[in-house]
Amino acid sequence: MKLSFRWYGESDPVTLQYIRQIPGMRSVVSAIYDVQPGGVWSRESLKKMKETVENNGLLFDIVESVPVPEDIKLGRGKAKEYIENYKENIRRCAEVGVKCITYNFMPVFDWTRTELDRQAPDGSTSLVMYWEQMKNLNPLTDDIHLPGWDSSYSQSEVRELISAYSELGEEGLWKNLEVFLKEIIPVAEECGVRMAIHPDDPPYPIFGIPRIITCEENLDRMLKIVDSPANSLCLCTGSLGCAKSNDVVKMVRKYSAMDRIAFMHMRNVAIMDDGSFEERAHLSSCGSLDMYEITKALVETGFDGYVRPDHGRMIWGETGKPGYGLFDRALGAAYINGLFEACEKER
Ligand code: DNO
Repeated sequence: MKLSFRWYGESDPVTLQYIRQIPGMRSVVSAIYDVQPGGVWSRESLKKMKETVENNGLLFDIVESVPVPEDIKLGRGKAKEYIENYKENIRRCAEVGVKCITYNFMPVFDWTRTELDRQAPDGSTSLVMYWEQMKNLNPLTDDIHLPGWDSSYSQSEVRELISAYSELGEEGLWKNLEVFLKEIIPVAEECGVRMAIHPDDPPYPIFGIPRIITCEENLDRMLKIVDSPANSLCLCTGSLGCAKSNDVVKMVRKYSAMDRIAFMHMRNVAIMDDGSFEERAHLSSCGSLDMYEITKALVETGFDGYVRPDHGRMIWGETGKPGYGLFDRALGAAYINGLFEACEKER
């Protein structure tokens, strides 16, 4: 496996100098942040990213994310132009040696949480989603600013988008995903890039907006749209794992055996009785997921893709981007290293 660490570029308080000191760290996962979704990334920025990362003893060969603009997901407005731009981004990433590009097809919001700094009994903080806090919200009538949501949309834009997606419905969203994949995957194949779709987080509809990258049946359907290793998964254990109905170990084993996992996001969550969830430390005993069985499933199926420790808690007084501090993700990396070493030696 190729151990990687997400880095948000020069503005990230976590420096490359620190990241390279994590044992076994191979690469950083990053993106170009100065272009709006739908735009084309400049060759210059990509080259500079590669050089900066390599000057710090790490590799830059995986991107997260090239965002998919709403027009593509809604199949309206500038969808055609944006799809052409998306293809150009795949080509440009490939030119600097990128082998894997992560993206998601979540309408309007990326991940959804109700608090980003919920304190646990040990004093650490983490991201949580409590239904108690969600249930009274109506995005069509209330002004909602859930933490982490794209603040570039105004409330009226959010409302318009929500109605457009509710009208589109699940099948409409599937259709637009199909159009997108049939256009971009041949380009990815040509360039030797694997596209890795990130599951919806959490993997069920929010506020009546359709979400489709959610469960085994839907992942099967998505992979069949274009049956190619270039059309693969970013299997996020914490996203799929916060729906009780998802058997994450089984899914990892199945899709890894099919060679359709390009990228693994490894983190643990604790699911509560009412379906609420809390992000926890990576260790199996800290949450609902068995990280050992997940790793074993990967090793036994010959997984050779990218892995990164996903969201960490904030510990030891660190402040910064919620979920993306240095300390707890570094602990996660050390744990992941240990799991892989043990599973590989056991084999
Ligand atoms: C959350 C991340 C996601 C992920 C995107 C991929 O922290 O796992 O935001 O980067 O969904 O497009």
